[in-house]
Amino acid sequence: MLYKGVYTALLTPFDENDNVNTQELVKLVEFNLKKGVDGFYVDGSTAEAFLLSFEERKLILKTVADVAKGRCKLIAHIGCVSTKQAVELAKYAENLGYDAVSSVAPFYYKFSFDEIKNYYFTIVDSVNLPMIIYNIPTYSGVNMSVEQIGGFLKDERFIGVKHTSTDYFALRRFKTAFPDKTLCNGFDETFLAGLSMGADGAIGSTFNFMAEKFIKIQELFDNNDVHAAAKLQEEVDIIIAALCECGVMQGEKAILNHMGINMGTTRAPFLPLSKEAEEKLIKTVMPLL
Ligand code: MN9
Repeated sequence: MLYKGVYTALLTPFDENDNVNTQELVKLVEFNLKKGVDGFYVDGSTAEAFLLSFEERKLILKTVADVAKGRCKLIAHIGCVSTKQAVELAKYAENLGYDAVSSVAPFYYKFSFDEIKNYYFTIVDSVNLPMIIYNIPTYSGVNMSVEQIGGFLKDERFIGVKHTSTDYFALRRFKTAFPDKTLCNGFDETFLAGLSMGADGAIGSTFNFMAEKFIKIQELFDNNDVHAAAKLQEEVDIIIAALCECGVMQGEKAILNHMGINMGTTRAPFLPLSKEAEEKLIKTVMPLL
């Protein structure tokens, strides 16, 4: 399997002027590499991709490549509403030496499936990098059927799916139909469910600060110690429940700030955490890390 394992969907640190803080981004990458993550998913939802300018997305792609290339696998999320822009980002990632690109389906305008197909094929025709389909229907509003996604996977350039959905039946059907493709679980709170239904690993946001727990869950699962894996998933889910209560990315940044990596806050329209919410989160989460 090409991408087995745990991939951190990197958050974006912002400085006090709301600019991308590349110095802290490097720190975050090193912090995760030390924990043994298999790679990074760069410029995804967790990175606040759709709140970033095009130039900022490029800057992040470059900063991560400069520090991590050759040390782990690098996946560039190049998804945009516009095919032209997605192609430009994909070419940029290719020049930087990324291992793969990934893209959400073009959204907002309710494109037809023919238009979505044309978007993906234009990208893979433009670069010499494999594509991982980013399936996140609740955020994108684009619902592709198992057959439609399977249609992409028949082409060798489409090497897998990042499945951010709780439709585990779909995951199983992908794996059964395409055993050699990479299936990445998307929701960290159901990582073990994903593994049991055919996922090869995961791409997740909470890995930014607790990757070691997911590496352990996968190790336990691979060693057939499902009960111990479930126990650890239960622990992790107490943390994720606390994050969901205050806002996942806001909370993740607060935790990392507390750990000494200066992430700043999330970008507007996200609102900053209130002092009370932050205190409550830190009090719940820190003893469990
Ligand atoms: O990258 C992330 N998905 C989104 C995957 O941010 C939409 C997940 O890691 C979630 O943040 C996490 C909490 O729901 O599972």
